[in-house]
Amino acid sequence: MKIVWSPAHLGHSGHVELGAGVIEPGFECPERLDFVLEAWRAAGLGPELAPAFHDLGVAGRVHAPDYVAFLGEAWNLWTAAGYAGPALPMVWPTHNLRADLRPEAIRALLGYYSFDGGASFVAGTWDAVAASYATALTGADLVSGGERVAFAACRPPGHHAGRKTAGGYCYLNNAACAAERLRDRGAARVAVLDVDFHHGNGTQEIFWERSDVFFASLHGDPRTEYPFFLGAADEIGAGAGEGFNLNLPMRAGSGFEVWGAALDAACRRIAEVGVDALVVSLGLDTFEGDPISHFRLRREDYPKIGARLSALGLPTLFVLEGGYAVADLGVNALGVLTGFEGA
Ligand code: OKP
Ligand code: ZN
Repeated sequence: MKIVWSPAHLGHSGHVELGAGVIEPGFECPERLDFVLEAWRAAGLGPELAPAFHDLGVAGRVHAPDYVAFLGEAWNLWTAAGYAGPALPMVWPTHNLRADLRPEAIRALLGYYSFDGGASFVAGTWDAVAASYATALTGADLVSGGERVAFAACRPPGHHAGRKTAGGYCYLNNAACAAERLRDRGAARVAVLDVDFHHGNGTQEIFWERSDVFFASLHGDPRTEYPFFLGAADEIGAGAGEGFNLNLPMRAGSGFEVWGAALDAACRRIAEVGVDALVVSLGLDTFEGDPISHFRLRREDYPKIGARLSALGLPTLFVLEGGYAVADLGVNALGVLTGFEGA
């Protein structure tokens, strides 16, 4: 198996997020990838590749083109306006406010193009985001080029990023872009299976009305867990996409007995739907030691996840999403990958 990663992720550091009563350092930190790479090397699973160059064409179809352009200029607009420190949104056009009017001030644009205060910008954010996107597309090209499986070690993650909104540590939706790329390169239908603790609200939104990309997500019940405002079981897609969205929310405290049964249900549905390739939004924040999440998976559960996914028999791209028990992240990620390879 090949891993794709880029050192450009290192520039996305020193960013902050709105916490409960505080502005705090991002849980989504550069050290996360250090632990992934350390575990990768220890497992001796295969070669490390840098991402190939990819233009923003796929991003411009998955996301609104004006949103992609904004991500590229946000930091410059922020510093040109004389602000220092991480660029955080502060006003959002929700409910009865005018979301149809694009404002001019950078302070307002940050809210126009986001849904929460969890995706701030620092000087290196855009280069990291662009490299993370290229990492996902490079991984997709390995799989469409005939590799059984590949691992796109993306940072920052992507699954919360919607058509024109950043949030939850996410800017461009790497997994959605990879699925789109797999479609471009000949897959008639692709499944995106999101096993991160948090609902993949961005991926759901992007493919909501599409039947060529089936989306399934296993996650903490949004009545009590982030992102709160999407991810209920009755969300099944609309229009041509009706029946091509599957949410399996589970209560906080769920362990592998419950979670593994949901994984099996999602896998059976993927087999029923019939797809040519699989993209796994691989969050490891289902781990019992995760500081911001509330499932109770253990280290020994991760290889079982890989084995179950492997049994689908599909060309598979793993795309890294969350996981904040930093020192355990690499071992748990490699658990999934070695479980997949060994199956
Ligand atoms: C991103 B991904 C801590 C609260 C955390 C944001 C969670 C984003 C998760 N201050 N809120 O799905 O792992
Ligand atoms: Zn998560």
